[in-house]
Amino acid sequence: MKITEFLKENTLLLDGGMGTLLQAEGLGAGELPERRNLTHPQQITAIHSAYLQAGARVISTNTFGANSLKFSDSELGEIISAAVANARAATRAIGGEERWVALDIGPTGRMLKPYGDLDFEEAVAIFSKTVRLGAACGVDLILIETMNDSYECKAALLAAKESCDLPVFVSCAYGADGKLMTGADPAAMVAMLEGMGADAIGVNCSLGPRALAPVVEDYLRYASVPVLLKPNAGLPRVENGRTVYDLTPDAFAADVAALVARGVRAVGGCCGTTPDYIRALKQACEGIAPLPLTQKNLTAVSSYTHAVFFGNGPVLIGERINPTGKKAFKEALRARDINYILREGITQQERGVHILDVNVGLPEIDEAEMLTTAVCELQAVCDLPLQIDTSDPVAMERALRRYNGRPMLNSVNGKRESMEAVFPLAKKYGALVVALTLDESGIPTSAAERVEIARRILAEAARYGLSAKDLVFDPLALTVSADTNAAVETLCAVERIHNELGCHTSLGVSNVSFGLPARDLVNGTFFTMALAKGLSAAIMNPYSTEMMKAYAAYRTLSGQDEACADYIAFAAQYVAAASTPVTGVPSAPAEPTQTASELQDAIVKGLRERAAALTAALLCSRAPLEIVNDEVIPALNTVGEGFENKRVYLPQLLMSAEAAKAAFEVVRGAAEATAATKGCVVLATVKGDIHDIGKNIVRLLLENYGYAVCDLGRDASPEAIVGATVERHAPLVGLSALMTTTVPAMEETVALLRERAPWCKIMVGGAVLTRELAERIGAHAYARDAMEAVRCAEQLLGE
Ligand code: B1M
Repeated sequence: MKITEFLKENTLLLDGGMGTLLQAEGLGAGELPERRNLTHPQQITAIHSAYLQAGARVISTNTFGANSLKFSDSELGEIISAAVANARAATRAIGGEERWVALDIGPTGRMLKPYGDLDFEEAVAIFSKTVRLGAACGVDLILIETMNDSYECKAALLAAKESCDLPVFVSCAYGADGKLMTGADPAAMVAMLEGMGADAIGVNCSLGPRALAPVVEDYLRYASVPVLLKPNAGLPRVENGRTVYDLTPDAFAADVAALVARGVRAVGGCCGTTPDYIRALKQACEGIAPLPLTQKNLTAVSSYTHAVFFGNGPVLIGERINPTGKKAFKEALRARDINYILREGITQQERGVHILDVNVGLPEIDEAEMLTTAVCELQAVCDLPLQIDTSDPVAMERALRRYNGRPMLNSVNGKRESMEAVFPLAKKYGALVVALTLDESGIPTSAAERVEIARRILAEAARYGLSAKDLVFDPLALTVSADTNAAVETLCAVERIHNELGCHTSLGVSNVSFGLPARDLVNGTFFTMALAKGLSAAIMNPYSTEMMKAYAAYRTLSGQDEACADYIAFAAQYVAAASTPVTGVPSAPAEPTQTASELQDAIVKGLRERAAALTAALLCSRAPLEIVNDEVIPALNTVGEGFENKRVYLPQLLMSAEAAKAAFEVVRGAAEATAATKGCVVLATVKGDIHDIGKNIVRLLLENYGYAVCDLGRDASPEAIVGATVERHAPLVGLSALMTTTVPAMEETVALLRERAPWCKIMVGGAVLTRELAERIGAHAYARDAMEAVRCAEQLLGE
């Protein structure tokens, strides 16, 4: 029986931890567990057998880290083949009811661009290689697990889907805040993974079952496919040098079984769990009848952080990233001015849109390349879901591939050619598709004919495995000045599609008013009328006062705004500006000016090029160091604070750091180069620490004061630092550390320097250091900031 068939009616028992057991069997520190498939095959088979005897119906191969980043091609092939053989030996030996072997796949261990250095397609290729090898060895399913980044998770699922036709289960590791490391909440992951066709999805590792329960409940709320759960055996602690977990097998089983009763369909264990836990889990689940799987029929799109649902109130789709009728944008596209697009995106987000439409189609540019770039750059600085807007299937596919989440796709229409091109892409990449009610004969005048086209599109979509929840119909707003009945027919089509087909609708609202004066007024009223007919979303201009007024007032009047709170907040600006005439359409975001707060803003938003441009402009009026101290550092502090308070996630932190570095490079280029006349200073951020912005500022100042700086960069080992110091007989070493966890590395470096380079003086700095701490770890001096570092250098070197 296929495992997916089994899951339809039954609860599936998975296995438990592998690493815990291998450590008990003597797995050495630094030894790669996957090699044990070759060196200790019987040991691996014995572990699988123990899980099968405990009742597991699925065992996962010992291949969590088996990828081409860690192993050569030939060794990878041998490892995977041995891993599958070891698992099969165990299933063969046990006999009895059917058991399945899952090819276990974990993260690569590298971060994807733009946050790290691994390209998305490289990640896909790495996962594909592992999947192909596993599938060729005859595994029954693919289990992608412990994913903590939605983008890498997408790469893995895409690779699995492209490289085999086996069932694919996908499981993510959530933190105590209910988010992945890079910020995705459960709804975002469900939207993306289900859209792309994962057969079961869920949660593993990181915490015990109780702490994961809220995340699991979210999965059950949103997912139509079976939900899986493999928690840790509670929280780890070290006892007598050994890591132990705080849940007994029975306590673990009781907590997991409680979630099976809530609807979880596949359960096992992760770190700290053993066959005893799985045995206890089997017993605890025995009396629990599986809850039926229900189709949630949710229509959603997602970004790398969150999902946007249709049907919970009007969804606003910002229309401004579209060159139609915009001379400045056309010029920006020809000049490849990505900043223009980023500014439009961020400003629309600030105006309150929920999704950004991205259209960069111009005849004279390479649309596929530009659309992909725009999508990648936008999703690096903005966490709104994107609507990929193009009629070119090549551009569509390239952008869909690179999108981090469940995208919206604008658009398909009733023409056969369009449906044949778009539906396979929508299915493969899990997109929500905007379907225009036009066909080979054009746009019908009457609502009835448009509804008919919608019906036909729906039927055709079903042939590709897409259902009503995967489509949003756009019954097309036509110009009322050309046809008096245009708006009435469109509104009627909205209503009928909503009521008769049970589908969501979207309209490009602004089209209705072409050729009329005071268009905004007409647009706002049309929008309200359409919302009253059941419109779910609008592609609209968020700089339009009338549209935003219509939106705010409609939500309040239709009971979607608790205590009118949002309306009151929104209206405050109009009350305050009552004496100012309303212009209707505020201007697009401004070009960079020379104001300081804008630089901070650009850094906080992670806009690299803008930060560099603003810094260059500021240098006309302010000293380089002043810009660093008064703009760059405060901006980083703002982001750091947000990160600490869980308002900012790692991707945003990284993008801000990149923007700060871009600003810093401009400052550095402008700072006067002084000939190195003083002693040599070896400078480094200590091992394990990759924060180097502060250290780079220290370098800049030291160089400006005439020191020859030997910069060893970041994550520098004690040996490398000592080596460089001895080689140069450097009189001074400067060490930087930003994290509490890297202070021990600093201490180790100081000790080694004192032993091997006793002549040199050591100064330390970094946000985590204090004077007392510096003294305690044996440094000669502590510098609070870069200027103090120069003074320390002067003192220590007796100048
Ligand atoms: Co990270 N990070 N970060 N981070 N980051 C901090 C440091 C953190 C305080 C944020 C927070 O939680 N509030 C926190 C550390 C918590 C702690 O241990 N106390 C933190 C964390 C946890 C992490 C990660 C673990 C996040 C994760 O992956 N989950 C990860 C760590 C990876 C690693 O190192 N192994 C991480 C990653 C990153 C980025 C890569 C995204 C990026 C660094 C990019 C880069 O440096 N190239 C980054 C950033 C930018 C920050 C914050 C926001 C800003 C740091 C900074 O550049 N400040 C930071 C929060 C914050 O500090 N507000 C944070 C500006 C800089 C000019 O100040 O470095 O202090 P600073 O330098 C000053 C002085 O201290 C002094 O002079 C400088 C100029 O005045 N000084 C010296 C510095 N070195 C000196 C040496 C001297 C003398 C003076 O003599 C030799």
